[in-house]
Amino acid sequence: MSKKAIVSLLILSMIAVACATEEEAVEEVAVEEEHDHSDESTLDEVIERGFLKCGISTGATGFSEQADDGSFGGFDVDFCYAVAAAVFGDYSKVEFKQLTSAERFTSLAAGEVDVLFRNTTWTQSRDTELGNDFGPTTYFDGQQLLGRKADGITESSTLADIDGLRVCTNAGTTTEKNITEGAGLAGATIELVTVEAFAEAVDKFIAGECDIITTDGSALVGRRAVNDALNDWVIFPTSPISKEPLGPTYRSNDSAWADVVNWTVYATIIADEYGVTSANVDSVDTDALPELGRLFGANDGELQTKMGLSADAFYNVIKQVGNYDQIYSRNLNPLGLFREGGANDRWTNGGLIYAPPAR
Ligand SMILES: N[C@@H](CCC(=O)N[C@@H](CS)C(=O)NCC(=O)O)C(=O)O
Repeated sequence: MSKKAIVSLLILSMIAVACATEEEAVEEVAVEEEHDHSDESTLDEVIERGFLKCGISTGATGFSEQADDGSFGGFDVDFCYAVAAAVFGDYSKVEFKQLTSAERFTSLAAGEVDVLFRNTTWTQSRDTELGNDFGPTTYFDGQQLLGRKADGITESSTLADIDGLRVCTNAGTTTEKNITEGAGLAGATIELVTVEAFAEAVDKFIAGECDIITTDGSALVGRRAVNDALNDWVIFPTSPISKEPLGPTYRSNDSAWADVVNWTVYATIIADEYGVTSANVDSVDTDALPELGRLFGANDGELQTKMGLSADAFYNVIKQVGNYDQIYSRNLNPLGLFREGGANDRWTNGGLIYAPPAR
């Protein structure tokens, strides 16, 4: 790391990041711009280090969960594993860093992680002002709210119905902005309570200190699946109040690294289009399916070595982690989240999950 980078990291560490709002994060990232990442691609740093540093949430059911034995699993976690499999041919070469929403962008800017797979919404300000770049959306989400049937909340409740209620969410999110704007437009006066990690919002809801919690719909489904013993929790409105395209986030202006992250995601999507899974990837007829031959490094015309990876990098991703559908189904189907008929369905079924051609 350069002297300049160390100095800027020191300045950064003197700034309290706990509970930072997104505005505060903008200021911190402005300081961090001193940190010069332009001399070396993150890809080189990751290869030299020998493992990937992946930023995930502090806990989101189905997306990033830590088991009792310390291991991590989930939809976001699997994409971290996929990038490690692409770079090292070994999915396990990854170190996870759990980050709250408020600290994720400063942590990324400071080089503490190489990429975020962290329920992170692609927005214009994050993409431009905050110095991030975004990869392909892995999960098309939208913000919803969760309340209690016992309090008169139903699936057809609207933002106008939360007038006078205490609404809890976590800081540094699109969520807090959307709910403030949306409630205002609906003429509802709310008491917004922001906490650091979303788990605290759930705890407050359970303790009766919040009437409503709000975040990405997928996270509400996940929380309800593991907490709602009385079947009293209702998610509303049926149509989300925002668009929350979630996907990988990395430091801006690092094209070589962006290519690796993006094409790892695309490889999982292309394999899904062909129905190639970790179980059948070894029996693909690469003469009959030349795109897969190129993608798996079996045929002339493979492009992985041009990206600084081994020719079989994406074969390793599919073999060790699986295709997009496998990653989605094993983590999210158990929560009741299904692809069929939704935005996360394959484009050939009318969904938005689509990859450019491997050629
Ligand atoms: N997608 C939104 C919300 C992200 C968010 O904070 N999601 C919650 C629910 S999944 C979360 O990360 N919880 C875990 C945590 O607070 O670490 C954003 O990018 O701002």
